[in-house]
Amino acid sequence: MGAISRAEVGEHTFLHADMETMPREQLAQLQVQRLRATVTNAYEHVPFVKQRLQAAGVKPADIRSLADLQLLPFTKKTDLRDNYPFGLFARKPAELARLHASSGTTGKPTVVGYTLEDIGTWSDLMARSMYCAGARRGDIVHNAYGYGLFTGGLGAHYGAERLGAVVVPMSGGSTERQVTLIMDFQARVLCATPSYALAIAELADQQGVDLRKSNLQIGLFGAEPWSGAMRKEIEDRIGLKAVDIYGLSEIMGPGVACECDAQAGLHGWEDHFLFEVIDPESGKVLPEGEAGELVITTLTKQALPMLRYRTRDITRITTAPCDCGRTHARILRITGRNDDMLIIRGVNVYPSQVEAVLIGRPHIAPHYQLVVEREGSLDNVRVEVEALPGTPADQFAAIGRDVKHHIKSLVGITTDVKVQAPGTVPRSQGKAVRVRDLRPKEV
Ligand code: DLL
Repeated sequence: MGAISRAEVGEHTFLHADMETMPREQLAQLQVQRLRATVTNAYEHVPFVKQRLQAAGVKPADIRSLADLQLLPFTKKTDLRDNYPFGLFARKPAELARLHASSGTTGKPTVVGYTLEDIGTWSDLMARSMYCAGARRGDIVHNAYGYGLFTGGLGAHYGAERLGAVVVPMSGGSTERQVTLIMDFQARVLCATPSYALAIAELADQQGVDLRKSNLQIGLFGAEPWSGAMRKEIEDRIGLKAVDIYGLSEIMGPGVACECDAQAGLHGWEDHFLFEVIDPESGKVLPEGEAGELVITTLTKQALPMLRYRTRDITRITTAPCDCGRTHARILRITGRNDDMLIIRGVNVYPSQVEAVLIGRPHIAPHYQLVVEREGSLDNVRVEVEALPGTPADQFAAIGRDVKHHIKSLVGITTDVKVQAPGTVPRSQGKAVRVRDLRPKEV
């Protein structure tokens, strides 16, 4: 890859037309070749993987078709942690160009590494994703993803540069300045987590700045689950088209999948990754269209080849043709993570389901947290949500009852809803913390 081949197919344009519109049979051939090369790379350079594959009785030469993917054992986040920091790398530290890490809630961080070529591939795929979302050469891209160990900031930065756009490397934080510079530099593209985009919109309101009058037209939002209701709220308040972008550090960073014009799922870039959906309990691969845990295999990564990585993200996949002309499969909006899923008195609940109820309800601001506590042997969920500025405090209780009623009827769980004064729910500059689980830890 590398060379940019902008091409037009009907009214649609693509950054890497040859790859993005490749017939699926041809794509499958490329994938098998690349899969065998990836398994070989891991087998020869990562002793942990070699042992695993030997234990499973698999050799790289056994990979002859895509169906052979299922011979390979899964890789889990704990494998990365257990081999901290560099144990899963297929290149020596001195051969790398960069390290990133994600902290997670417990224990050691997950460390990921890239060769210079890996960084090039990532930049290409981020540029492809941005183009797919509507960004173009020469656009001013205001990048409010955090710079640093998090892959969001540098991932979007390198992608925007590769596209030929002009990056404003803002990172997260200094929200007042974000608003000023969006207006002054006339950014056309905003990159941020959806929750931070809303925090920027809120501050703009407080400053009396109407972001709908800014030059912003496209937002590339990801790094956390967000609902369709949240998309609409952001679009209404900022006046742009909000595009969903997905990725994870273990696989690369942002740019693993991205929405196109059709906004009917996120195209997963299948020339570089294989996508499967499995039943998280049994590990069985599910038929296309069924919801389960997304499993991803890298096809071109040098430093950190990943075989069947269990993402914990819950979604569905379709290979049905897309209106945009791209042939790559679509991952439907990620509804949540397995580990964020709350089981409340037997009902499975994702924070994004509660979010969809909260957003757009009268007098309620789109900032919330779910607090889970144990009372006796039962779990109790308290939804802490804010009233919109100007709402009289004596109406909070009634608003709370209305919200509680709608959560019960739409999500199926009984909650305590606490409506609080504006500004009381913590704002995040990166990924929002949606759940505070105060239940005693089981040992
Ligand atoms: O969040 C990479 C990224 C940065 C993606 C910027 C998009 C934009 P991690 O910090 O490793 O990497 O977190 C990865 O975030 O497994 C999902 O649970 C969640 N996630 C990422 N994108 C989305 C999305 C980055 N569009 C984890 N929708 C993933 C829902 C998402 N969840």
